[in-house]
Amino acid sequence: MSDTTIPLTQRPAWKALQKHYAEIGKTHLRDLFESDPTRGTRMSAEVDGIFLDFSKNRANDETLKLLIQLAKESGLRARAEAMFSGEKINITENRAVLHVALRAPKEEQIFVDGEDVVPEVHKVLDKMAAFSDRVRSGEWKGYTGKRIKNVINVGIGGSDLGPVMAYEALKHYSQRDLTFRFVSNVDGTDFAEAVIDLEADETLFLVASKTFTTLETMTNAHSARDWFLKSGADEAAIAKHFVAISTNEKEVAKFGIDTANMFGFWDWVGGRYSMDSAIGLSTMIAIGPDNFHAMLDGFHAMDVHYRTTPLEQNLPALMGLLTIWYTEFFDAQTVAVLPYEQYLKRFPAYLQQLTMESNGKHVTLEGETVDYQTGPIYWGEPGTNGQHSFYQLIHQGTRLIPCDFIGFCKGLNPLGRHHDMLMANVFAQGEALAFGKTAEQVRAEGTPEWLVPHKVFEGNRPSNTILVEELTPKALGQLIALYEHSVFTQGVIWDIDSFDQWGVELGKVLAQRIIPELEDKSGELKHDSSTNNLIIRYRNGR
Ligand code: G6Q
Repeated sequence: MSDTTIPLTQRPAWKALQKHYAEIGKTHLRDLFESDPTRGTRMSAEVDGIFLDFSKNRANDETLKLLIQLAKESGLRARAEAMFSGEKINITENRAVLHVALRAPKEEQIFVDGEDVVPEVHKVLDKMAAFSDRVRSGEWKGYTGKRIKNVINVGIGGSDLGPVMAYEALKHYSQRDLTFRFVSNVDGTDFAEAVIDLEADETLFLVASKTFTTLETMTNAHSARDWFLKSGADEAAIAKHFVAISTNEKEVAKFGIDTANMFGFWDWVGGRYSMDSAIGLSTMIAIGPDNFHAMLDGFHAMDVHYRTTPLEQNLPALMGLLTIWYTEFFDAQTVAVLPYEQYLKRFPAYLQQLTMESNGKHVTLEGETVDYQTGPIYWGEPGTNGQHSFYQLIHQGTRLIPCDFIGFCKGLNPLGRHHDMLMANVFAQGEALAFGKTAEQVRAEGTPEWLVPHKVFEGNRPSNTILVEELTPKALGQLIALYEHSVFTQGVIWDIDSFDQWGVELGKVLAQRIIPELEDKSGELKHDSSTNNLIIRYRNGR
């Protein structure tokens, strides 16, 4: 069925989708719902408490059939199997892509270069658990004998966004006598504000960096070290206040961190897929090893679902394919992720990296420039705040913005009518976007004629609604894996390498050239006239 040598836009399913779009692209959701009273219940799928209502999409059964055919013609299943079995599918870096191994149960075997990686994964998890327990219980003491009260994760990108998001998402389950902060930006303000009210002898730094060479992280880690030593501590005390999370033992030792206090991971874990590796140490200290394992179980449950469930009922595949549908055929440029859960306030930012770093590519695996769009822009804010700002454009603007609403049946902080009010808003927004408000309805409200066009909502704006029972560690794992595999699905259809990030690598080297030019005022500048001029102004103004 699959012949991936045929370019995407030449595949039979793609051509059929083009024709199909011409037929149904303008059909209104009002008509789709009217002609099928079962649509709202039929077009949904559920796995282990994660319910996806995809009925408010501009798609019918034929659309889904063709999208699934496209997935088959694109060899989705085979590529997923290649990932799950440790093949080096990140071809530009010649690496396996095995975040799924990070949550594999002990009894599973996954081989990379002939070696089963699962025992190593569990060895690190056990080491993390022992360490977390010691910090949480107060057994791990700082150099003056006081217990640790503050945990600061120093990292950036994949070594920051996941930990921050997970800490915020699972704060409800966190140990409240510990303070958690996250320093990522090389802007000195980030570090200065993070430590402003902290005592060094009660503070533990987790230096999280896969490579242990990232400019921002190393700069912040050195500033942390200086701040710590300035408090009166001597070098020997560093071992009690600095641990490293890295794949680079040599650099960790060079920095002065005892490698006994190093938590390892592997080159087959991409930065943006690493929050359930040792990079999640701050999460584990916050919520405890049992909750961390529950989160891993959630990830794993979604992995199994993605790997084994027919595409028709496969949540990540459906979400990924619908994104392809809008991106390619409706020319949609963005996807809004709108969690109606305050604890998920950093979830859209986390997803931005996951989705855009993975699928922001312009060449195929074979190096050919694509003749279609790839990764859309993901963005969003928690509801209901967004409703009072940018939803206006989603409702009445000229662009099509598919939305993912995420809501929970139970709130974690029961407070009067708050949760019902919150959830009423999710349901109302999805409904209003889909069905809109016609001129007749607006007139019937007694609106003067001149005002009618302004108050009309054309509707037909698509959304998914993900409804989950409660935000638990397990549910968070399921949600993240849902998006990870949706991104994977999209990347396979687009025939791109979703696991490299050459754009990020470029950023890592570019600034290095300019730093000395800022520090030495007399050096000759050889940039373009704009850059030269900006540097001169900065030199004079600093
Ligand atoms: C993620 C990217 C990138 C990376 C950071 C931090 O997939 O590769 O965001 O996580 O640049 O890298 P280090 O962990 O090596 O410091």
